Amino acid sequence: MMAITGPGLVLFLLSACFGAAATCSYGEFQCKNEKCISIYSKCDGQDDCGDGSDEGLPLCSAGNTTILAGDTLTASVQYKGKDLNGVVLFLLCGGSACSGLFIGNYGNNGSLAYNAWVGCNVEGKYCNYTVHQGKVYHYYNPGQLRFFVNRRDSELAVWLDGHPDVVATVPVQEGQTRLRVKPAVWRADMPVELQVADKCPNGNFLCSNGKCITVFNKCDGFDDCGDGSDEGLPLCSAGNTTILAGDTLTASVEYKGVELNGVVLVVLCGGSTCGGLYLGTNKKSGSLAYNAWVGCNKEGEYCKTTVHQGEMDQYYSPGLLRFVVQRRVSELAVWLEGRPDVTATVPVSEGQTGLRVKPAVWRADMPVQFQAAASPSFPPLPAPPACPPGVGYLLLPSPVFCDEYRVCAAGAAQVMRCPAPKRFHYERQACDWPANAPCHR
Ligand SMILES: [Ca+2]
Ligand SMILES: [Ca+2]
Repeated sequence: MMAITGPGLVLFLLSACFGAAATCSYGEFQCKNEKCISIYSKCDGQDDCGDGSDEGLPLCSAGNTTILAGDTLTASVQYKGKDLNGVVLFLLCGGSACSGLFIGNYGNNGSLAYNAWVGCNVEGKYCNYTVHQGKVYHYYNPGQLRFFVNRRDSELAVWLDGHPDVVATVPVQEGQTRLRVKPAVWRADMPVELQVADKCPNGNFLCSNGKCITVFNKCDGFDDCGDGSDEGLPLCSAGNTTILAGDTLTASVEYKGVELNGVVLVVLCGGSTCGGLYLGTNKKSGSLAYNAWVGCNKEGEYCKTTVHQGEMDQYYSPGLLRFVVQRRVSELAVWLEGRPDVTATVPVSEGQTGLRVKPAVWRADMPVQFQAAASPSFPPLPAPPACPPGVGYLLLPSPVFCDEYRVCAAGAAQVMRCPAPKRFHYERQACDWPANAPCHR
């Protein structure tokens, strides 16, 4: 056999491997069945060849890993330039839907331009709608690029190393934890190396500006990052609703355990101040233990006064917790469903009607669902005492609220309430200060 060396070898190999490719034009991909399709149809999640040869692994494989809420990774990308790959696509998938960030550079100052899409298929194509439409794309220069990828509770954030001032974000949902980093147009492999970012030690939150803060300062209503990236919606969003005096509802909490959430915090706000109940359990009794605070900020932090300091030495087990939340006239009461005998309470004032149920330490989402308590799971309230016949005028205590009373006049009853914080004093037949008035509940 004749030895083939030098340029002859190269030509031989090229014709052996790519000889048939000459039938497709530039910008096209040749299928196994020799059909030519646009390069844009390669690795887009749809079988354009008809034989599936433009889709699937290993053809379309690229850097992929799992990223959980609070995690930060670096993605080192061997970027091959415009003609080969176009822009870099960051894709976060869960179930059948993905959110995608199409990232290029903008101008020549290294800043990012991006499009953010949601409702995409597994390859980041055929998305439902645009969340952010960036400025005109330019392209990175070929070479190694290093990105930071930060999975927040409800968004994915990506920025180029050295440019934390320009962060690309796309909303994501809770189950979306599978990250892929790949070329937006698949002309060549684009090796990607994903690594856990060592920027912040464990128990820290990475701000958008690269600063590390303790996770206890995340979503506490105070800008610890200096750029606000540890605060505000959607980062710190959680179950919230309105609850008026007399309302009872149940809050179903998907509790993820101490490592992720710490204790459950119930906050009732109005105007600029809030009351907060930090709910945990007590090892000895196995029952609800709590701290009650007033004069807190809107996140239920930096409170002014402790009302009740419980023996909270244990956290809930991960799983679904169901709390009953009752807004009384001058207090908020919370108990675990089925345990109305152990009730946590905090005094509230009239205008406080904004209820939030959230993790006390915000490491991960804690989904909460509210439902009006149509069929109360706690014992029925005792019937109000009837106005005794033959008595001209009498004030009777409420069986439920310390500050409520009934005025009996000529046999008919009318419900009245004492001005906060007074309570009804039966013996005195008047409203009085809580220290003087025993509660007749
Ligand atoms: Ca395709
Ligand atoms: Ca903060």
